[in-house]
Amino acid sequence: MGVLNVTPDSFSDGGRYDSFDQAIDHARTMIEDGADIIDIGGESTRPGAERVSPAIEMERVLPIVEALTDAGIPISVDTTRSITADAALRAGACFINDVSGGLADPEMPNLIAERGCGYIAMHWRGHSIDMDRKSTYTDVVGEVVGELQERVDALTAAGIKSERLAIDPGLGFSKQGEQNWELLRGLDALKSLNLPILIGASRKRFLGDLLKSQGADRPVDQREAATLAISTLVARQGVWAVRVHDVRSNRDAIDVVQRWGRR
Ligand code: PMM
Repeated sequence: MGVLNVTPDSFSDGGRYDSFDQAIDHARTMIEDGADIIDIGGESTRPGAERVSPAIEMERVLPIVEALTDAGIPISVDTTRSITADAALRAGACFINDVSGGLADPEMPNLIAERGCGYIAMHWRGHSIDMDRKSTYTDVVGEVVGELQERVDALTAAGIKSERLAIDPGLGFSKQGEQNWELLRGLDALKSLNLPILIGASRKRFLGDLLKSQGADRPVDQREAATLAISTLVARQGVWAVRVHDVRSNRDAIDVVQRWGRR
């Protein structure tokens, strides 16, 4: 899954794909580089980020969704709002990637059930403005798996078919450094939910922190090798998708993993 943030302030690619043409070109390049899905976001979820209005979110996202779906590109839209999700699905998106797993907007589960689209439910404890304060766990793996199971139960109770669901532990969302590593080590526990798993580690702060602790100060656009190590390891564990910024290098790495596993 290739990331296309059409925001001025996302931590990695904020401000780069502000113009319509730049965004379309970048999405096309990611598809040529081997992405299967493009994930478009119009609201930054970087820690501390302020929310934008639904009108601004839709104005940023919808024209791009339309243009890319017209070109036959599978689109997911990264939003926590049912109003944006509804418009994005009408514009041709086939997945909604909801970092709140349906918690931010009580209308979301019904909408997804009604429309029968794919839905990615991420583990979430609160909006970006104060999510870092909500990172107290006694057993991070057990609690994330338990809280995701509760979401899955609520989502299926609302009528979403489990074949349409994927889950995501939400690395960096109400998780501090070590907690992200514990979740990655604990992927088997997440597999017990029997749903496809998406991992979004690309260029995140916990990778920067690790590299810094080794004496290597790497700004966000220099965390590719670290990202590739994660993608390779989680692909080896059979996750469904990785959500990444640099598609070409991740695709190559995953092709190697897949070839390794094939006789
Ligand atoms: N991370 C970000 C945004 N959306 N969606 C899912 N499902 N999983 C993630 O880990 C995730 C996400 C933040 O990263 P970005 O600012 O680079 O988009």
